[in-house]
Amino acid sequence: MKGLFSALMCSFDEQGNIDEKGLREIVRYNIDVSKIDGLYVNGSTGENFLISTEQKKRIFEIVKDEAGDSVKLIAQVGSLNVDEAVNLAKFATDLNYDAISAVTPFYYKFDFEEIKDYYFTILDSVDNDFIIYSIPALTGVNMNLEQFGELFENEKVIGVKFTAPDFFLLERLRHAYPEKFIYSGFDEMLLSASVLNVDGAIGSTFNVNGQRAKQIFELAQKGKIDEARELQKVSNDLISAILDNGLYQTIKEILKYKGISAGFCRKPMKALSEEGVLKAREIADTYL
Ligand code: MN9
Repeated sequence: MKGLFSALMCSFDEQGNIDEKGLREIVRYNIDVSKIDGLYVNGSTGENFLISTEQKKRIFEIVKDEAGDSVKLIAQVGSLNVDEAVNLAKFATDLNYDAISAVTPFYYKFDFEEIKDYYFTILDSVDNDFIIYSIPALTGVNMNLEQFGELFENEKVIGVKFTAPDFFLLERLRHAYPEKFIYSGFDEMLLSASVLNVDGAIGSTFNVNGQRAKQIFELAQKGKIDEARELQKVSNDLISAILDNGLYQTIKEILKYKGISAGFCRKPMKALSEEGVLKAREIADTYL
C-alpha cells in the first residue's frame, strides 16, 4: 500500500448525475497517464459530502470495474451517519477494495470517546484494512499523538491519511509507529513529508500531476533533495495557480483540456467563468 494515490475526481453532468463514461476516463487517465499507484475513492476531491449513498455506491462499483486489480483502491466511507458509513464499508469490502478509510466525524465537535466509538463501529463491521482520514482544517478535529495511538492499537487500522501542516506531529507519529502507513495529504507539502519518511501520499492534484509528484517522492527517498526541491517548486507553482482559480473546477477543466469528459462539479460548487476556463488551459499549457 505504498506510493502515490490520486484522490479521485468524479465526473458529474450539469444536473449532478454521475457521468459514468467520464468517470471511467478519469480512472484510465490516472492509471495510464498520471501513473499513480492507487486511487482514493469518494474523498473530499470526489465531492463525497455532496452526493447520495446510491451515488457513492455506484462510484465504488464503476471505479472497481474500470481499475480491476491494476492499482490499489481505498474506499472513503466516512459520514456523520454512522449507519451509512458501515453500509458503505461493507459494500466496498464486498467489492474487494484494498482498504477502507473514514474521515473523522465533524460538525458536532465530538469528544475523543465519541470519535473512537465512531471508528470502532465501522471497524467492527468489516474485515478489511482501515485508514484514518485526518483533515483538521476542514473538520475542526485535531487528534494528538496519544489519540492516534489509541486508534492504532486496533490491528485493522493500518495507517492514516495525514492532511495537516503539522510536521512536528507527523514526525512523532512516524517515529512512534514505524509499522503503520502514513500518507501525506497536502500535495504542496509532499517533499517535506517525504523527508520525514512517509509511506506515500494521497492528493487531488495527482489526477493531473501524478508523474511529477511520484518523482518528488522517489527522489526524496533516494536522498536527492535538491532535485526533488526543484520539482516541488514547479508543482507548487502549478498548485498555487490551481488553488487561485478554483481547486476542483480547475483540475476538471485541465482534464477536459486533455480530452477527458471530466464534467462539472456538484452544487453548491460553482462553475468556472469563461475567464477561469481559459486560465485552466493556460495552467495546463504552462505546467503539464
Ligand atoms: O486529498 C486534498 N485535500 C483536499 C487531499 O482537497 C481537501 C489535497 O490534495 C489538496 O487538494 C491539495 C491542494 O491544497 O493539496
